[in-house]
Amino acid sequence: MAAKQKHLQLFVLCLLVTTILLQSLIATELTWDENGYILYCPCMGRFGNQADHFLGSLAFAKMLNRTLSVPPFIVYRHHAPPYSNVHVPYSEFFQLEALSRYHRVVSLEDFMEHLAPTHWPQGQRAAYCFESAAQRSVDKKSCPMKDGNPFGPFWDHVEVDFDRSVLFGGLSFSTYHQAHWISKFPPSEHPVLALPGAPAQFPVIEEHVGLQKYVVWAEGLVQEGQGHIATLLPRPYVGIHLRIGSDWVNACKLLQSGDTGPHFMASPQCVGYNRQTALPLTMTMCLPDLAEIRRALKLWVDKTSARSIYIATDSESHQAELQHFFKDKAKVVSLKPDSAQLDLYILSQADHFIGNCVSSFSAFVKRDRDVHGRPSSFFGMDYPGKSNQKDEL
Ligand code: GFB
Repeated sequence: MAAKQKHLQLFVLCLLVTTILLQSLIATELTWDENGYILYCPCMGRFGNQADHFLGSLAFAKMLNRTLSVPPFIVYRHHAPPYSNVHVPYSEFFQLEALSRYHRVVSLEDFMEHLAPTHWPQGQRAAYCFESAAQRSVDKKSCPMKDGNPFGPFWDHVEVDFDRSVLFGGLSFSTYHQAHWISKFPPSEHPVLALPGAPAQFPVIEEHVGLQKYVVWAEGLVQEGQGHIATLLPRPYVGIHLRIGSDWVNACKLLQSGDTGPHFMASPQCVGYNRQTALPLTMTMCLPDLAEIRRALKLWVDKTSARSIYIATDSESHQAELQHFFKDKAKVVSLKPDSAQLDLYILSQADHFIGNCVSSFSAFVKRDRDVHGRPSSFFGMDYPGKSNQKDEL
């Protein structure tokens, strides 16, 4: 009996210690960082663009040794309820804690709830922007933080109004200007650098591509994705991303006009980051037709002995045509899920992935797969990083 009581006491003690440790951990995470913060709006493009910008912003925060306040993703739900922008916390898609292995982060939501009331209160909120950006404002001295969509709704979502503007010029977000940033904006005088857009380039620069390894899928998405894979997709399966909708058709037209230069949107991922040595970007790579989709799929279905094919698409899936083409050889599946992240996850887990080189949506999948050593190719480029030759069918 006495031994039982001792065990119980020990158990209660352990529970108490764990609770105190957990509480102190949460408290430590949310103590004010004297090194300052970076806040920004992921106001350019949709998910793939925002993800590219996120990697660069993470690197920028580390370069300045400031905590990155991780913004929610902006999802444009104008075709379906609620017919407006939705701000999805980072942790709904990915594990926030996994980022801390690289650098200090806090979600923008936590920053606003726990730190802003004391350390960045209303009345003391400065916006920071390039002088050129301020030129767009009426007085030419104010940062256009909340002008238009998605800027206004984003800052309204976290209930932020800006009280004044601090303009800068002659700076870039690259490491070349690291010392300039630090001397111009010491955290003691400028604790919170709130920026109208991401402090990063698009597409993500080569140096920051590897930061993808800190972007780890949230458990909920993993479970949902694995559930679909287990029930619908016998392995091996090939995943393809069809970026063929009307906005993309228009974007690819720019390629035909020849005005794009050696790089076009996410294309450095397959043509190479060096502009001088970039491989040619073809129309087939930007906008593969059904013949190219069939060709590339047949190649990789044969090579991997795939038993199924997963199609993620922004418009048509061509599921029926492809099923007819592959007959009983491979099952063709397309979920067209409400959440683009579910498509991304299923593509990331495929035994082979064929992406669109120009799309940052595909680029997210390619980076995620590279982290885990999973093979990828692109429409119009079967062996990225090697040559643009096509295999014989
Ligand atoms: O991700 P994203 O920046 O890639 O934007 P790009 C494309 C968006 O279209 C995705 C939807 O975020 C999704 O919402 N989408 C595209 C898809 N492909 C799929 C898919 O296979 N499945 C699902 N579920 N959704 C840029 C845009 O797109 O293209 C710019 O960010 C601009 O705003 C430019 O429109 C032309 O780099 O492909």
